[in-house]
Amino acid sequence: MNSLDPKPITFPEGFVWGAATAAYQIEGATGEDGRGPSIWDTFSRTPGKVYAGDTGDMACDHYHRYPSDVALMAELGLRAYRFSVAWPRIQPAGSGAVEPRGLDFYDRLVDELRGQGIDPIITLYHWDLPQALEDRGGWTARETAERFADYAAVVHRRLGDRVGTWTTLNEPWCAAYLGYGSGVHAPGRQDPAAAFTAVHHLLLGHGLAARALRAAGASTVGITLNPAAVRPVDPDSAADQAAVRLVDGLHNRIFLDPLLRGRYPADVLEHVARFTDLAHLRDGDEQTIAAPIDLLGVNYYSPTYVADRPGAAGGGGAYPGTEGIEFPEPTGPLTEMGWMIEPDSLTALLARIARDYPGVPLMITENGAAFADKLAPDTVTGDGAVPDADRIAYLDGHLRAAHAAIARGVDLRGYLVWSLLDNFEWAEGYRKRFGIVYVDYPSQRRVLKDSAHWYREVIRRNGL
Ligand code: PNW
Repeated sequence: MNSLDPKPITFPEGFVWGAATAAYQIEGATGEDGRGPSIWDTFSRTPGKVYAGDTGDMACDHYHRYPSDVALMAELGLRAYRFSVAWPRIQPAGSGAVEPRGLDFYDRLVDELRGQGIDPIITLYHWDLPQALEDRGGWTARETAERFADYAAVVHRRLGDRVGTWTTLNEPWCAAYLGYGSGVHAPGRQDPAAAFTAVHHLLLGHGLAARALRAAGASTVGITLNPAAVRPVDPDSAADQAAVRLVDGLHNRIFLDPLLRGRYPADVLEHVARFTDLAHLRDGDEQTIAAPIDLLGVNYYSPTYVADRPGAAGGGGAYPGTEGIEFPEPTGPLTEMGWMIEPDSLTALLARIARDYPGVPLMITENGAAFADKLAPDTVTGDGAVPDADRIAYLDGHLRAAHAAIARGVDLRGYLVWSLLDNFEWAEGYRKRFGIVYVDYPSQRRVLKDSAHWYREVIRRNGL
């Protein structure tokens, strides 16, 4: 910790400090209280899809342990907690019948949070699509967007009197391209046309849900993206800059332009038209997608470098049509995910969004890192400890980068660390630990890592 930049920095008054999680990654209890199956249940039970055959069946058992988990949040001094609602708990078949026991759970969670003075920030969709909707085409079907808006209204009707901040989707880039393009996430399809169609229906679902939430009186409505900080291997190469433009189009502008400028970019549509006839785009959709938002969530972990290299394989199903572009192997300091650690890219990314899409407040809704944490043997107190200086350094560097963006005029409202708890890291199963709190899965014991103690002090001081 001594190696950290000692320069003290303070965040603006009212800056929101918190942590984030997602339903399928922490809740467990997948068969309880009428919850229906989701695409992640199906996917994780398909051999070869998730590391070691891990599933979310137990996860952190948060469904039963939420009172002590909220107590932990209070102990850390969190002001906000971002969690997702599991659609298949609310509508087990994806549409129609509502399961009251599912709503009851989030009702209790929200009351517990508010009782501790912690602001709930709801994500309505963090990837656990009801399997029944996938069976009818999932996000490649326009109907899914409409059902999503129905579901959003159902959840708001129950919790809207106590929850102010509502975000629709988490990282539609992952849901569309990893789910339907590369197939490394559920539902595991590998079809570029499906991926691009899913992008549109996710955005449409966002717009319809945003409209419904607004009509129901939600005060803050937003969406969370994982915009890529795309950088050229050689900044002086025009060809590398052209590669940046394409990848930026497929990852960032395809979402940000319709959301915040009301139109898909022409160059991106032209690219997409190589794979689909664009029949899924209907008159009025862009207007729906551009429903005004009050908050843009930014999830950031690592930069994306690209270079123009004739013959290079490109980004595969996650970036359809990028043959001739190389995504080089990450270099320098890496996290356990193999992701580069480059805080400057966060400053640049936030500044770019604020410049090109002015007027919408930003919040870092996820930032954090997986490292090879080890629970140190129990001390006399029996508590144990988890030294994670590497995570502290990562968080410190990225908080300084966020602060630098604020100093450059970016309207950044808060920072939510990913994640509160070690959890089910999607295709990586439980082997990658992102938590500031260690979870000993066999016993379900929680142990604050050093980074959790450190974060509590950061929050207390409103700075570093
Ligand atoms: C995000 N990628 O996922 C999610 O919002 C979290 O649920 C997740 O646990 C966290 O980041 C850490 O991975 C991503 O391959 C998963 O580019 C994969 C990618 C990006 C984000």
